[in-house]
Amino acid sequence: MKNRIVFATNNAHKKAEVQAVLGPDFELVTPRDCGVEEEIPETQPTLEGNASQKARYLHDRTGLDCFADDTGLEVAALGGAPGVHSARYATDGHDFAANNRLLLRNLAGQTDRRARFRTVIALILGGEEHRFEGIVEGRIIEHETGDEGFGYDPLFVPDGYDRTFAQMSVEEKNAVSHRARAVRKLVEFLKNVER
Ligand code: ITT
Repeated sequence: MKNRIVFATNNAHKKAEVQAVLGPDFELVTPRDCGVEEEIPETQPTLEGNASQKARYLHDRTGLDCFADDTGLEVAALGGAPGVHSARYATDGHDFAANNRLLLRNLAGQTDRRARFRTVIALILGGEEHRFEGIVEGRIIEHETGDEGFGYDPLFVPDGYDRTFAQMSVEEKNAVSHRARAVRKLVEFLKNVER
């Protein structure tokens, strides 16, 4: 039988990436599937705090085991920005194109292009919280390249590659990505835990 688990996200790209890592043994349930239509609050000053807030919010609303992911792009030359503000870097909403334009503007003339994605997953299982982290190092290129993925993917080239995440299939991105690394830790944990 499949393990059903609630993933506290409204981002369809994230859901597809995570489902691909989890494989057929797990079935992801979205907030909407549980009747939660409103936006889940993420008002904390850290990725850890936001992941925890999103997972707890959904657990409180549904009583179900659930997990949430909060992710930030941390750019060395910008002192770790946009970091926890990655979704609302340029505007109040999730305007990926505006965020990418602002990032390129803020890095104009900068030779240090090092950056990393960091994902923190918070899992609420039987009322207890557990956290998992995944990081991928890479660099920000000068122009958006590729149509796959979402967010900053067209600007991010992971170390060891010469293509952006937006030029990769979900499977290729998952081989090295921040999110997939965190999810694999989550899966290991779930496999070992007595349910
Ligand atoms: P949920 O909170 O509903 O899960 P979100 O899109 O708000 O979805 P985050 O707060 O975790 O997700 O992510 C903040 C932003 O970081 C997101 O809007 C993207 O711009 C960017 N981001 C996150 N993961 C990314 C990835 O794998 N590739 C590129 N950009 C990503």
